[in-house]
Amino acid sequence: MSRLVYVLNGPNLNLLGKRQPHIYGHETLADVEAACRALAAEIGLALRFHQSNREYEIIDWIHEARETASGLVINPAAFTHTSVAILDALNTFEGPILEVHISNVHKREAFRHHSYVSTVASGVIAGFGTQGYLLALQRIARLLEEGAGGHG
Ligand code: CA2
Repeated sequence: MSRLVYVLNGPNLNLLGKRQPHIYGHETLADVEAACRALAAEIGLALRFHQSNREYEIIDWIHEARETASGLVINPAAFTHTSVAILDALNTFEGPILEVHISNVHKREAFRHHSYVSTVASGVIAGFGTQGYLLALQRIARLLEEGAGGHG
């Protein structure tokens, strides 16, 4: 089984560390990517790390991941709450999917409380700041070692 994991980021996360630090912290997305790469190297995962403001691009990466990757970490950002298309794409992915939110979405506006993605995710991390990405990678590594397939 491959040790390749995709880390996908949705709209506006390119602004991480540049706006609204009281909600999302001071780290940039480049910092998050560097931290993910350092951890991945340590725990023996290969990584593809992407961000897009376009729904179709995220869907295309999920399709690509279907062919090559064993696990997926996704922060769909606002698409979390709106996108049946991303949910449908994720439903075609056979390995573990972990959903990450930097902020605690449950402490925020009611429209952030519902996630389409959670219905297919093996687990959800919210409110742990950017550390959530690292926790998700550690969990994926464990799930791959346990031979987890499917969405369970
Ligand atoms: O907490 C999260 O990670 C979110 O997925 C972030 C999304 C939001 O729509 C979700 O409800 C929760 C927003 C991402 C926007 O990222 C920015 C980062 C810095 C400055 C402005 C936006």
